[in-house]
Formats: sequence, C-alpha cells, structure tokens
Amino acid sequence: MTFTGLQLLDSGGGVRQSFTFDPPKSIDLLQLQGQQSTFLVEGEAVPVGVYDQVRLIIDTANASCNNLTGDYASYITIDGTDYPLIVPSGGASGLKVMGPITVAQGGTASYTVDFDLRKSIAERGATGCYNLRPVLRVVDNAQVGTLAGTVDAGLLQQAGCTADPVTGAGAAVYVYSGSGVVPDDVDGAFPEPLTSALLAPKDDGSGDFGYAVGFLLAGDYTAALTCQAGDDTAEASENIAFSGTTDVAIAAGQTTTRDFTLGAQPTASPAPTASPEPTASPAPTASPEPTASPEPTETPEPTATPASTS
Ligand SMILES: [Ca+2]
Ligand SMILES: [Ca+2]
Repeated sequence: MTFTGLQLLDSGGGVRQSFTFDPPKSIDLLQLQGQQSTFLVEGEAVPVGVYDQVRLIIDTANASCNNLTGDYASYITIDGTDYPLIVPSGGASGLKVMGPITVAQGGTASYTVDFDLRKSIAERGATGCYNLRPVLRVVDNAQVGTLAGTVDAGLLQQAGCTADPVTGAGAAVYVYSGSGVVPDDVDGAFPEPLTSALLAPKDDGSGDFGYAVGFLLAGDYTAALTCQAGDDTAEASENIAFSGTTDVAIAAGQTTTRDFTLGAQPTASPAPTASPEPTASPAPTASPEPTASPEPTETPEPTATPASTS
C-alpha cells in the first residue's frame, strides 16, 4: 500500500489537521504481523482535542482493473504476480478510520491503525484485480496488550486441515470481541473476528508454531485456532472448523499467553506478566511530550505518535 497523506477530522467531518507524505510512503502490510508496526506520522505537534476520524489517503496511481500493466502504487502479490489493489475513493476521501483520538494538552498521543487484511481484500469477480475494503480500527497504544502463544505442530496434521503443516500457511488464530463467542468465519455475519494472526514456525526445532496478536484493547476476547483459514474468503460463508476455543482477558501493556495444544483445551496461561509492583507511584511527572499525532500503519500496526517534539 502506498499512502500519500493522513488527515484528522473533527466531529463535524472537517479536516483539522492534514499531513502530506512527500514522497508517498509505501508499506508492505504483510510484513507487519503481530506486534510489528511502522510510523506514518511521528513526532508531530497537533492541536489539542478529540478527533473523530482518521483518513488515510491512498496513492491510486495506475489503480485500474483495465490497466493490468504492473507498476501499481498499491498492489497485492499472488504467486509472484502483482495485481492492482483498488481502494474505492481511497485517493479522494481516503480510507476512513473511526476514532476517537484524544490529544490532551501537554500530552502525547500514540495510536495504531490495524489492517485486518483477511477481511479487507476481495477479488473483483474474475478480473484479476482486487478491492481493498476498509476494515480498519484505530487503538490507543497506551491501552493495548498482546495475545501470543504456541500452536502444537500436530494440530496442523489433523484430518480436514488444509494448512501447510511445515510453514503454517493457511492456519490462523482468530480473535473475537467478548468472551464465550462461538467462532465463525469471515462472511459479513456475526460473529466476525476482530482480527487474526498468522502462524510462524518456531526456530527451536520443535516444528511448532508461534503466533502473536498485537494492539488489542484491554478487555475480554475469545480466541480460536483454525487450520482452514486459507479457505476463508471475505465474501462468502465457508464451513471453517475451529479448535481450542478459549476466552482470554487482555490487559494493557501486557502479553497474555494462550497455547494451542493437541487434544486439550488450550492452556491458558494466565499470565499477563505484569509485574507486581507495590509501590508504584504514578508519577505525574511524566514525560513531556506535547502533542500527538496519530499514526496509522498497517496491519498490526500502530500508529501515530504525536509527539511534537523534535
Ligand atoms: Ca468466509
Ligand atoms: Ca461470521
């Protein structure tokens, strides 16, 4: 994806702050998994206030289904071939991300825009080009935590599993808002995953996989593993099987672990590692950062920090 700018809008829909990227910023969203992110806007001062919406302005150069010539500003690569990614009105009004984003007087604001590509991309018929539908959320980086864990290799070797048992491609951990959710595929009907995480082979020789879901607002979620994620299209309902469905509470600033193991409920390791510090005084001293700016990034990525500082 190539971004040419970012705007902050007030409740009336007016643009209160606008950033133009010159040159435009090209970001490979697939490289930004788990807790990874990149900055769109960083270290900028913005007016104090509450912003209702962020708009990401997309470079739409060559973005036409009738112009399959390559060299697109925003594209998707499938089996080595680049196809244009069409973002309807992305160059004009931009991708809209609902806030709010709050910038306090004398404070710093740091926000991340999460792209869930699983829900965002749909092929336009059989035209060989793709629509990017704006399934985006923005979170306050001060209020988010991470869900992470291990997936037993054996779970990708079971009957019905269509994922690659070596690379983990085609498997994913889906995360739903709220506890006790019965997992369902992406089909436009409730329940829908809030986000999802790919699996990556662990480098410990075990053959097992690791996963991480970053930028989850503190709260209750349901997580489930599927080794049929590769069969889940955004446009249709498929009969996707899930295993190891588990409730999980995410705490800000902490990583909570859920491992998916063979034959058992996923172990829950409750541990948001947090350190028990007794004392803790909330220091009012705080860092001096003045203002904030939101940064959007892709996929799991977060966004902006508004520090106005240099
Ligand atoms: Ca589906
Ligand atoms: Ca659904």
